[in-house]
Amino acid sequence: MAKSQPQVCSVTRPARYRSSGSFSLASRLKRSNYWFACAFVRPRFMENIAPAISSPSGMGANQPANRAVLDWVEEVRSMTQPENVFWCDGSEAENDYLLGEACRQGVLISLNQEKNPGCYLHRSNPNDVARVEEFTLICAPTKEEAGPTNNWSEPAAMYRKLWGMLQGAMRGRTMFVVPYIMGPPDSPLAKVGFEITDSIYVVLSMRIMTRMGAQASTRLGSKPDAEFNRGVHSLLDVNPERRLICHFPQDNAIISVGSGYGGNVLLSKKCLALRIASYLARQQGWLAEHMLILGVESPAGKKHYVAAAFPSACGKTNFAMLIPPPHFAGWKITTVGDDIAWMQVGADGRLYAVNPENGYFGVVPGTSYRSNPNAMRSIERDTLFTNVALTSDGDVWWEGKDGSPPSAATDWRGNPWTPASQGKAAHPNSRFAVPMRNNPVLDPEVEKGAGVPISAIIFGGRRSNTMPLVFQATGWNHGVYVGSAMASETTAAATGAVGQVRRDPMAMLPFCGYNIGEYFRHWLETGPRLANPPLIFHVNWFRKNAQGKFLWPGFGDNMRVLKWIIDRCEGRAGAGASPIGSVPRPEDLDLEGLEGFSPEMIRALLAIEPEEWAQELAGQEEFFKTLAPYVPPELLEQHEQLARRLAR
Ligand code: SAT
Ligand code: MN
Repeated sequence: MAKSQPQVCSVTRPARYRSSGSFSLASRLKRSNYWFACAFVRPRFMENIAPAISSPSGMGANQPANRAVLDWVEEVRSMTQPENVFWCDGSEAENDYLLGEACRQGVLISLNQEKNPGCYLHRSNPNDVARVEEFTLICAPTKEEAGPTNNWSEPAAMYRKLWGMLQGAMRGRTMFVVPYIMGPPDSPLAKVGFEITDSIYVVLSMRIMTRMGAQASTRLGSKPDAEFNRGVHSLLDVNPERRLICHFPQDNAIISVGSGYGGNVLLSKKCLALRIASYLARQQGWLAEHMLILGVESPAGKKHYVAAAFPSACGKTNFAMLIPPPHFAGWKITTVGDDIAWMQVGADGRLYAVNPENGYFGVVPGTSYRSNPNAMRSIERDTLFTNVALTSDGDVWWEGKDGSPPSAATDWRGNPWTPASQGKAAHPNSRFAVPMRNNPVLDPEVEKGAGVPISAIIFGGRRSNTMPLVFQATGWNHGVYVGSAMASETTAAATGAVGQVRRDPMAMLPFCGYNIGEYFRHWLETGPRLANPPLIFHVNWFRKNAQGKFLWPGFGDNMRVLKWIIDRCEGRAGAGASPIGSVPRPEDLDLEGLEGFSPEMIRALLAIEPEEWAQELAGQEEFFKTLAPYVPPELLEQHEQLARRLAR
């Protein structure tokens, strides 16, 4: 089933899951005797939250030529029993029609089209506003393959459960078939996916977030064994009790039920481009990472690219679009990607990255012309907002937007809101989906299939203490260790408590589609393949003083840290040696023009406090224990060496 691509070796799957090219639902069910059982299962009553739409003539008929796709869609159709099937082609006319239908159904609210051309608001069910990590599973043949950080289910049992839930689930609904490509189409890493969904919001979002449409079917071609990702999504009744996001890496398949929220249902994104792709990348010798990619150009025209892994809602989009402060006149930052990087070793021994996505799904609250002018310019048009507030003149509002709050608005749940209201106007995890083409600083190489050469990899998280503003790892293995031990305070991007420090290796804890120990090993093995490896750094924009105030201004001023990183890549900037790596001395950072900033503040930002590091070491150790016996010895050795250096 897996087709080898040029420059990468082919996937091998356990014989048990190897099929003759088509994912045969019927045979899977027959094997499990489930077919028989299903005939007697009556679908539960569901309120129809996604009524069928008709397809005007000439629309909704973009059936691909590939027999494997047609057979699979037919299997899902006969299982879910939709009123009709809408084969998407990604055209402008189709998009206009679906936007109209979504507004008619109340799935979208059209915003003031004079102020916000092409912009719409969607409100998700209040029980469904973030990724659900506890209901996200990796269904690999053995628990060991999923590893200690993933929820696991045996695949056959989970297929049985899911297909039971999907029985008749699309009755009275339209089943949309969305073809898409991840990655620049001429990249050897590009992947074709099909998402079947009963949500019109998903279709409209996928058109922004992926290269959606007929080109994907064309690229797939008609060979029955051509590789593509099979994604099935149904809203069901948007019931948290019946919400499951399941990945079958060995089958290149995803089934998501019971949610209508971004990261759970835009199957191209976290599900394919990270969880499934990380599994494929391990097999094929490349890296699928939760990283932004940015370009930095000096006034002299010298350009570097940098990839940075921060957990969700820790400022990847802001960093990828930053505008340098006035003191850095002539420096330019450009965006290749804001969330996901697919990286491979180039012929020259450098690491090359592409952004598999076509749009940004960014956190809205806190975004302003002050914090991220490029994001604000991007979302002035063609944007699908989810869970922000609506003003009386059809504009959108959120906490942290420029200007004063409206005196009255409708909050993200659709209730009246005033500045005196208790709750927030916009949900803390409210999002924008916008085509990357809208970004005024889009990097000119964004479509380059070979990718851009990465000079530095940056790891980082939200840490109120311990972690200095920036430090450099001493080499590849030390850098991998720094990434593997990374931690961050949790955010509203996933359901659960916010603000708790949790280990999040390489920002991939919720996104690694296989055993994390194997993932670390894959990173360690990639190093020696790189004749010119990127330098590895760790940053923390979020360190606080004793009064709980942020010490670093962040946003555009992060350019000062980026400049030091670039200078290190060019062998220019100075640093002090420390037990944790190379840390800039205050004089090594260009802080000119930084108002209200004292020497004590920079000392506090760069300080390595022994008590904090004692705790940090203990925290890392505890985490590695939870991963035993899978942590590669090289990383345990790095940990011990750090402990010894700190004890000196
Ligand atoms: O909700 S998403 O998973 O798409 C965004 C994120 O959490 O990074
Ligand atoms: Mn993300």
